[in-house]
Amino acid sequence: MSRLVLVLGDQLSMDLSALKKAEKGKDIVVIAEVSEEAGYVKHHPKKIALIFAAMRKFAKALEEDGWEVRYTRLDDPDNAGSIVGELLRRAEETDAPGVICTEPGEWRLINKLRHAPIKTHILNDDRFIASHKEFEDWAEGRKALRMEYFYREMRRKTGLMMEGDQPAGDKWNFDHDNRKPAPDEVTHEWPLWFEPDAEVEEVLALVEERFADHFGDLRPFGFATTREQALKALDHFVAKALPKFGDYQDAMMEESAFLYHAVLSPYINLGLLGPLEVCQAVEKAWKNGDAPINAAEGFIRQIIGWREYVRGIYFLEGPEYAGRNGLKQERDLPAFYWGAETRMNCVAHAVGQTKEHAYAHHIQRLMVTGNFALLAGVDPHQVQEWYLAVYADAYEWVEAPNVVGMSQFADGGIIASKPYVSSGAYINRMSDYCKGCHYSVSKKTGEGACPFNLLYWHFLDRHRERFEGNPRMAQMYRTWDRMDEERRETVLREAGEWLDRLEAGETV
Ligand code: FAD
Ligand code: DLZ
Ligand code: SF4
Repeated sequence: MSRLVLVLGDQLSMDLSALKKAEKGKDIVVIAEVSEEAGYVKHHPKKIALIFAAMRKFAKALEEDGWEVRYTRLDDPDNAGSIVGELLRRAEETDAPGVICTEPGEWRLINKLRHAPIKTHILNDDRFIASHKEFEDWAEGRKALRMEYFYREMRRKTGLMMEGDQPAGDKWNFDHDNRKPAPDEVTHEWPLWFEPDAEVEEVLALVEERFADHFGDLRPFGFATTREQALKALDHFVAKALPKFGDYQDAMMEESAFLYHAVLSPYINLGLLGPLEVCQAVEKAWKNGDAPINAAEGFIRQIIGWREYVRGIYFLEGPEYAGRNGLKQERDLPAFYWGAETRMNCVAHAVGQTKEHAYAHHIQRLMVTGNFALLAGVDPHQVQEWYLAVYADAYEWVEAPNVVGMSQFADGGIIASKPYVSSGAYINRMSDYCKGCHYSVSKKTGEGACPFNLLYWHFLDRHRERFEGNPRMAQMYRTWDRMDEERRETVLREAGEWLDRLEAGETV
């Protein structure tokens, strides 16, 4: 009897374990656009359009490859509205006795499938470099789970940029060379976008109609929606941006939302590109002398290091991880995260380009929107839901550890050894935002002082008990303690007043 083979919206890979296990010509692939997945957070319209368009094209590619596919469109009148509902409907239709699927990237959906009233066989997702077992073995017995050591294991495992058992260039990490501030201009057109074809247009019309109340601009839409297009985007990145990727990895610019970043995470996370093939393309460019070692190593570390590591943490820590609030921060997420006006130019820009592109690069996510939320004491769960909704590459397995762990220090310090907080000085050094800001980055107190300058000390002061024993934060507390008492009182009072204005809904 035919079985059902579930392929989820972020499992669009021909080498998916469920497809490898199934029998072409006999088993039936189920792909479904459902309101439950489109609505568990209010995803950015560009993200929904990307996923639906890529799902429709992947279904077509499977059919061309000889698979029988039952595809459900969102507006199909028989649509059951959920993944499990669709499996049950298709099982009834085809008399299938059970389902094969690849493990979803969220506990929410894993648990639904585990408890579905149909026999469901969940296979490992082997599109990653490390299996759950390998990560667990690595983590076993370690006092601290630091990414850097895990990354070295992944370098050894993949052989990427290795010379025998030694790292190429005799160093595991070239980050020291990767901290240049924003350049005067970005000289290339970036990134590679694709004109919507008739199929994409159809999806855009659907998303426009159904998700008009979600935050974000749907048009212009230029994401790749097939593997062929995603491969072109990869080639384009390697040829045009990779050489400077390392140098400007941490820089931020008003005029360039993307700088030299790859803008490949939406495609890798959907399954259109494999993480290893992306790294191999980068390694090849370095071997051919087309990219410097700091760029190639820095990029490969993001993928086989950070990407694999955060996934490992998400599954190791379990379903409760995303809900943690280790610092007990409770403030509501300010309205300017959803596009309301703010006078903070850095935040306005990071949110503005998020609205426009469903994209912000790592440092904008970490040191602008993330930094602000942490300093201002925002409830990490609300922060986490915002990130999950607004970025085209956001799925809980990768988003939650980055937000709850790395950015908000809400996991109690599993991922980060100290909170990623900074005053305005860091943002000023790495960006051109401050010169166009209502606030003055050089002012520490008084009228027009940069809120990051005030909130930085407010954060350290209110979490003193938690952090003063942390050797990596000792210098910060020494600096605070050296200030005279009157100055400290002024900083805390002004920070408190600024937060009161924020709370009262004033434009800050
Ligand atoms: P590049 O800067 O060009 O990096 C290359 C690749 O490395 C990326 O495509 C991505 O696959 C990988 N990568 C880099 N850093 C990370 C990381 N920390 N974790 C996982 N992969 C990484 N990434 C997501 O894919 N989805 C998310 O939902 C997500 N949420 C984030 C939230 C916060 C608060 C922070 C600080 C980071 C988050 N990241 C997330 C990581 C990172 O910001 C994005 O992967 C990156 O911005 C994607 O853009 P890019 O392809 O241009 O990346
Ligand atoms: C994110 C998403 C959206 C918006 N819509 C769908 C959908 O309609 N059908 C589907 O199969 N998957 C969708 N996804 C991706 C899933 O939410 C994703 O597979 C899980 O969150 C696990 O990562
Ligand atoms: Fe952001 Fe402060 Fe700079 Fe304004 S002055 S852009 S608020 S860091």
